[in-house]
Amino acid sequence: MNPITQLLLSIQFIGLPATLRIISATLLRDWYEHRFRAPSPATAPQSPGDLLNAETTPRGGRFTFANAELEIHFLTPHLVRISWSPGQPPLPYAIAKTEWPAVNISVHETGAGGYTLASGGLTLTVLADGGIVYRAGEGDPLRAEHPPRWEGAAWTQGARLDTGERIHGLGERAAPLNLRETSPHGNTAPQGESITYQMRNTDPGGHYVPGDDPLYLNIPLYISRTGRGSYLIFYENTHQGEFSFGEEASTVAFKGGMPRYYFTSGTVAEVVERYTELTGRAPLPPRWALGYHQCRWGYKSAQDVREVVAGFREHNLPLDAIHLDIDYMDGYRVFTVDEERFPDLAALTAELKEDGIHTVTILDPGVKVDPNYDLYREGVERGLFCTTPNGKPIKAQVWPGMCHFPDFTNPETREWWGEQYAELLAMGVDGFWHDMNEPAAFVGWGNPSLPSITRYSMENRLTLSKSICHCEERSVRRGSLPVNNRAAKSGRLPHPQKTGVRNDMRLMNHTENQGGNHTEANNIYGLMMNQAGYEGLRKLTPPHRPWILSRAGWAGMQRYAWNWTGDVGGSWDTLRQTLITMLNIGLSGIPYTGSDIGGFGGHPSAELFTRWFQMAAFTPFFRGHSATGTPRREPWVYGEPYTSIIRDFLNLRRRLMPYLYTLAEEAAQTGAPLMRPLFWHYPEMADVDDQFMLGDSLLVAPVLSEGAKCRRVTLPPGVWHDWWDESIYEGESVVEVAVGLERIPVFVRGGRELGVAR
Ligand code: MIG
Repeated sequence: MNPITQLLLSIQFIGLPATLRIISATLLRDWYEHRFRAPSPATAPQSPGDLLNAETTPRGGRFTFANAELEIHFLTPHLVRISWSPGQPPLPYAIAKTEWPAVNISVHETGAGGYTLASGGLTLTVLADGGIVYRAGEGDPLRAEHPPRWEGAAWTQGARLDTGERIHGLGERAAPLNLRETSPHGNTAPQGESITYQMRNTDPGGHYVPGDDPLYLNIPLYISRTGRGSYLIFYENTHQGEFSFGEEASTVAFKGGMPRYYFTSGTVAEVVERYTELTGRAPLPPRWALGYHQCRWGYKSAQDVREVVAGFREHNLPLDAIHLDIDYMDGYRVFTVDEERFPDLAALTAELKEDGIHTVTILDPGVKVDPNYDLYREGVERGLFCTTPNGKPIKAQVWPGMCHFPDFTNPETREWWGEQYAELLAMGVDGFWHDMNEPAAFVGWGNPSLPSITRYSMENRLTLSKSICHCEERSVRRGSLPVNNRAAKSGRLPHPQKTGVRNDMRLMNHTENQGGNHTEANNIYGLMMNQAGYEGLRKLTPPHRPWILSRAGWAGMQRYAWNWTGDVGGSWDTLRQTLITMLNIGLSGIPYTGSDIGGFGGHPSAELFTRWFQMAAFTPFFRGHSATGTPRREPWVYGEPYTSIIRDFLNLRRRLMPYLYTLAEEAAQTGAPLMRPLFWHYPEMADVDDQFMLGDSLLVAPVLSEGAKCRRVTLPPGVWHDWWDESIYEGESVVEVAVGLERIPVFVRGGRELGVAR
């Protein structure tokens, strides 16, 4: 968004005086950047150079190049980890599993001075220049990768792309299902150009539309579907970076950290299963979380909430949860409740619970700078906030005004933050909604987050383990391979001073509390806030299951939180985009996501609202939400026939609960998202991006255009039963289905048992 629009939007949302405060906060940000700017040393680009030495290790091999070292480390026969140094290894924030059974690897020299490592599941060929070719089993090459190139701490790496190769994932993207396309209907990038996606968790500021990038939730993984099979690659690197896809090659670039990534091949379901074995899966949610949630920025008092709930009762509409947005807090101070407007929150939640309605409260990470506020004082006294390079808590502007920001990479901060949920839990709050955790900061121009010089502790006491770096390999069989250089022939490694490798190797050791700046921690801020909340709730709430909804996150966030697609614009285009965005989020290992029904801002027409509602009834997270200042949008606001149609879909969702719950169990076991693109189950079909599968048995074809009377539906092979009238269709066909406002096409796969009464 350009700065002027950004400023105008902020004036609209928060008024002129607040906007002026934002301008001064932005000037402060610029001062920080200037004051602490570190000169970046001039460095020449570097590639690995020649392969000098190779040795086997218990799980693969280690390859010494003139300027770099490569470690290939199989976790299973189907999952391999590649690490290049130089570069600082990542702290294992994404990783859930560190102990893996032994793997048998056979290693052979190729004719051309390279080596082949085979596990049975995968075959990797390391070329003499550091390129790597990947095959599934002994099949054709699936991926041909160029060696990384370094420039100072930053590095890039390319891999070949086929013309027809399709790319999915990267977390939350307002982009086509195939990330190589320029629009949902479009083709691959124009000749010679590539499409670039940023890795930088960002609040687009109250509104986004198709094509905007980056958004709140970035995950550095993609799934590639080639004519020879599919694979997943996950870059375990938290630094800001970017991925581009061109006509013939993909390129990744990161601002720092070691080139470290995981590769697995298999069906799309298999690669997501293996990726989530590595990074963890979503635990079973509490049952109510799968129901309907009502929310609005602007339920300003307990009275407002009671009226909304009364509306649901009056219109005979089922409701499972109500969310309190920032309006419930005292001056937007996190973990406080405004005593005038919500005088007895405990009584309110108890009253709601009698009707089976659970209460969820929003929590923002920014802690108001206010000497009379306990949380602020404690955080400062105990040193729990992010700082400037000279150790002062950093300041930025958000809802409460000037704030400090908890350093969630510090385990002590996480523990402290996790304890804060106790009071709200005691007041009967059952779920927590983590917003603004990119983290977002209000700025007049530039990056709407913390200054890049912000310091984090980057400590990870709990998971710091031997298995994440070279220290694991105590039993290396040095020189057990034929080697192809003189130094190695004499039985010694090349002289360190000559190659520079030794110095770089020092970086391979993990240092606890290694410290990091915002460039490195931006992307994990949300993940770590979610970890803090989840672990706190696990301590506070047994036997209840924690429930957290989060806007930002990173690889592994599925272990702690659900996601929603943030402040999406409200139009037919964004409705269509949202479907695709959710599919790519699911393919990125996050099984639970949903969208603000009707879009966040604006005033959707009754028809758009109804169509969006109908789609949302089949998405994992099902919530009505709208921005402050917009016309009200509770399910009855549009009157008849809309209210009755919406009631039908609310009831339909209720009937789907046993099925949804079964899918939740499947997600917990295998990482499969509830909502899937058709190719998940039917890889041989042409891609379809305006329909989805809910589990393996329901096909949903939302109505995505205005005034539609009928809709084309692509039916995969098999027999399909129309949900509404049980008529039977032969699959492998495209059918034209009538779509009066009261329904969207839904089909049940023949021979499936949903456990649901229709
Ligand atoms: O700066 O809490 O995406 O759902 O209603 C806006 C107010 C902050 C952004 C969230 C939106 C929420 C709003 N928040």
